[in-house]
Amino acid sequence: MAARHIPHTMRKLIGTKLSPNFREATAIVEAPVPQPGPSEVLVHNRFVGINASDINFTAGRYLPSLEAPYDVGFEGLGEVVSVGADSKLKIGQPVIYAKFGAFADYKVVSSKSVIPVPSAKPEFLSLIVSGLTAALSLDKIGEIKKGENVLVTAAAGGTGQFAVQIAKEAGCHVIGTCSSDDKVKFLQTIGCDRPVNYNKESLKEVLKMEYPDGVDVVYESVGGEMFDLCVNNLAVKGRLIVIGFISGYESATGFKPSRTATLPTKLLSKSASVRGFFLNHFWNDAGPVMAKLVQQVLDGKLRVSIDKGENTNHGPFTGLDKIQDAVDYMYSKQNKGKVIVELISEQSKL
Ligand code: NAP
Ligand code: X1H
Repeated sequence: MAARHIPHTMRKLIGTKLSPNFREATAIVEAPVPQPGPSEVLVHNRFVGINASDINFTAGRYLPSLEAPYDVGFEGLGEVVSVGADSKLKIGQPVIYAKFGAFADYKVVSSKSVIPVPSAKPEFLSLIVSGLTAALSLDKIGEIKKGENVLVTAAAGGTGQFAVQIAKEAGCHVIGTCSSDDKVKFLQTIGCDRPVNYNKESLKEVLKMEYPDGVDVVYESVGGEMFDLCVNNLAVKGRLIVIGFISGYESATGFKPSRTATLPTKLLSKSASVRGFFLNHFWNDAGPVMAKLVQQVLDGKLRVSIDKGENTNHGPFTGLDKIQDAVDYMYSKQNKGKVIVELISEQSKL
């Protein structure tokens, strides 16, 4: 494999202050390309993934001690271009990783944290946070079983699309919420049994009329009124997985608790439970699950929608300069599947 030309400087997106307004909190700067230590590799990023929590990070919620300037971005896919003395990885190997500071042309990552993938396709990038979150939480927290019904909120989103397909694969009946008919069509293509466009149909009515005994498992990532509605419709012994509460992230306070005073009564009366899931607590369980997801993508059994914003004014999202647009795009609720930004290096522009 020919040695890659590595420039001395690169561009990266940094946080210049703490704010949930991602555009105001971030700016692009020139920086030296970092060098890998003995047990590290240097990755030339080809794609970076946008996550709802990018704005929790810039708001300072994620790391309490965070101070500006700080690096941003959770996940990347790229080629290994330089390896430390102790690393067994080969130059040219496509890898994915989840590490703070991914929104940069180049990123140093410890060798044990990068996961080799068969090719540099963005479908593989979507597995490291979005795919693993769905696979691990439905199994370990939701304990989904064949024949159960599973409600997925934000079902057409980056992680929702995986939750729908993984629950179907487990033999569950899947209800999925979304905000447009276009997304309803997408949900049908990935096997969702009962897509609900909540702007057209009342989810409350659908659940009351079509699922009178309640839902067994909820994959809940919206929060607020959606959370309350889901709790109220849990079946006996139902489980609600708190994946997130995106409806609160843009506000300065992050999250206003909903009417939780009645929660204990509701849970006890149904022997139901509400359990949280945070991916960072489950990396030890990720290895075999990731291997299975990669194989399912290769076999065409897991269909991954990648959204580069081609159909929006600011798209397609190519280059670090588009990351802020890509975050706004997600928060305008338009995305179908995983929002990603393709990074074009200065070299490949020549
Ligand atoms: P995403 O689902 O690709 O995009 C967000 C989607 O949320 C939107 O497209 C929109 O779809 C829906 N949404 C509903 N209400 C919204 C609101 N008020 N503002 C903005 N969007 C709203 O994003 P993602 O990155 O995959 O994250 C989805 C959720 O999973 C988030 O809550 C995130 O924090 C969580 N998450 C948790 C973990 C964990 O470890 N716990 C890991 C990854 C992600 P509709 O309009 O169609 O509803
Ligand atoms: C140590 O555990 C955590 C867990 C979550 C530390 C911080 C957070 C956090 O900032 C998050 C978060 C992280 C990932 C994700 O996918 C969703 C969320 S929601 C969230 C948060 C939002 C608002 C707050 O006021 C506090 C936390």
